[in-house]
Amino acid sequence: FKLTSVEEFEAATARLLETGAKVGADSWQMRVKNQTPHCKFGEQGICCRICAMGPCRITPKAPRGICGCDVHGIVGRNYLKFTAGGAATHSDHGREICHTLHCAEEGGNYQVKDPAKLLKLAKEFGVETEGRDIYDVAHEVAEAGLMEYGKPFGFQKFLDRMPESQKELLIKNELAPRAIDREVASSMHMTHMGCSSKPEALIKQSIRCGMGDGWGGSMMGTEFSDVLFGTPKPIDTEANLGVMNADNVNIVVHGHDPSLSEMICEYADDPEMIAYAKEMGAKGITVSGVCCTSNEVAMRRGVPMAGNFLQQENVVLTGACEAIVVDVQCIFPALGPLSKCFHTKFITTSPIAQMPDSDFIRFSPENAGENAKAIVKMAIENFKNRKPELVHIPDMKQKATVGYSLEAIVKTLDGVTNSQVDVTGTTKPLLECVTSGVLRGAVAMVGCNNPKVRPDTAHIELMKKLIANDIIIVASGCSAQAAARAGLMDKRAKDLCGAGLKRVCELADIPPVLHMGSCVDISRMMNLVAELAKDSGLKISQLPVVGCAPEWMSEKAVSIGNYVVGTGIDTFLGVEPYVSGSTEVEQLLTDGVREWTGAAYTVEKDIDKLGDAMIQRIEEKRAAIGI
Ligand code: NFS
Ligand code: SF4
Repeated sequence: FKLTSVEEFEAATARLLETGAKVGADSWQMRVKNQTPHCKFGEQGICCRICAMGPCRITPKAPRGICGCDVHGIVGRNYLKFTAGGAATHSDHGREICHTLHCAEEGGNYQVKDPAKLLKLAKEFGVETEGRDIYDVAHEVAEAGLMEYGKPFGFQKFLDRMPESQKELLIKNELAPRAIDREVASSMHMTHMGCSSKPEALIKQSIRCGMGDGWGGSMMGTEFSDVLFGTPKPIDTEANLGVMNADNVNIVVHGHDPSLSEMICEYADDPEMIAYAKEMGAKGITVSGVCCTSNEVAMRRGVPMAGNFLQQENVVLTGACEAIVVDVQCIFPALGPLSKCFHTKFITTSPIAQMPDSDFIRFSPENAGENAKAIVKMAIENFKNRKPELVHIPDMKQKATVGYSLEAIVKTLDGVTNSQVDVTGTTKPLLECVTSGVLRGAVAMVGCNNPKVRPDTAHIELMKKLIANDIIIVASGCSAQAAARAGLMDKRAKDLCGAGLKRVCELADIPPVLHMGSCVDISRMMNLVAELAKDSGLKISQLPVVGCAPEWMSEKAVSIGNYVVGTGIDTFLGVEPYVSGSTEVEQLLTDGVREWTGAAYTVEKDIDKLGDAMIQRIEEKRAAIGI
């Protein structure tokens, strides 16, 4: 067993880019060159264009905008707007899932696959379940979920899952999120011309808005997806471009909402469709994924993961992609023109993400079945248009075991403890491993790729370093895919661990890097730390656990960062947010927020130092609680 190296990833990409050059395709690698160097004002967050008296840029000669706003106000407002964008995005995804659940019916396009989870949610939301039809319950729970977006009073329901200590801290500091839409709207209100310019107020609202995402919209996205499509359990799959199959019709699902990808997978498995593919000269149909939707279907169905964020052009460059089907978020508009260089159909499906040079097939819970079928058919019929001379699929993939939802982690780790009583179904076995020092702690590795970091290196190198130091990793999003593509989710990767983690991997039969899902599933990690805190009687901020997004790029990632910090977990970033122009905002994010939430950010672009800083923080936390 050997990990795939980043050099091997890069060689494969270079070969694909040769095909791209032949057909006159553009690439992100080329566009990065055109965009470098980036605008300094933008990088530092010191350009304001929220009113038509501007845009105003802060320089030593012009220390205030026309309205008199100083650099700290401008940077703080930009940061809050960035957060609000991310919170709106995750939460709207969560809302779509609530709608899908509301449309679920016996024998319909969408059904309840995890009734136990539904009943648990019903209890949390105060929905009557006795003697009722499961679909009546589902619809009422969905409606209760939708109300969380606009309810006039009270905090997010899921805050009740938090240990009291953190919840009280948040309420005391006015950081407990109210209705989700209200937090986004309040943020947009605060950042309007002539509203807030005080960094403390802007950063506080950034945390609260993020909390509305993590403990509201994202958490509902996760929980309701589990009700509809099943709560993930450990399952074997494969990752990297080699999962595409030259003999088969290749359909790539890309985006975020499992309502689309689940349906495509369902129909691609249909014997009628497979027969049709054979009729059209293919041997079968292969569905693989890119970005978070890939994580969703990998976790629940074992659908292979073709690649993460910066691989999305590569799947088309293989020349073997009949259709790339997308819904929302993280989709390069570049896929339109790129697919035109090949036979690939670029199919957009959501009114939220409409792009030039795509075929738009509008997807909704009502027409999901027939449209998924039409899309699969379209891909099959496109097989004959392939240009064989352009086909090259890099022969590169790794095995991965994925599907570690909170429920699955608790269940899997039940076996690693000696004390039998009172621990099953809790996080106590995991805690025992941590207190005894067999595991030093845990790191949540999350987030994107960003060309500012050599793609995937930060994810992979950090994970290697951490597991060698007996720190277990939970991963999600594009970080999880980087791990899987490298081989770190293969159970044999235990040999790269320190002796303690290796032992845990053997006893529990798990890989050292646990795939917890997509980015909305970071809510699973929040639930995990909440359980760990409750089961240990410690505050969340006392646990030897940190979060890390070493290659992040999106607004969503900043919203996540804010809720991870808001939850009381120190967060380590490998890419600078646009705040370096303000010493006050920087000070708040890296230190000041700790007083309000129990945690703060660390930004470090040197990957090795970033890893050391995390290990050091984990050891400090251990020392502080005397373990
Ligand atoms: Ni998260 Fe998922 Fe990937 Fe980043 Fe995009 S796919 S929601 S934002 S790029 S991890
Ligand atoms: Fe300039 Fe103030 Fe308008 Fe911003 S709000 S563009 S700083 S005048």
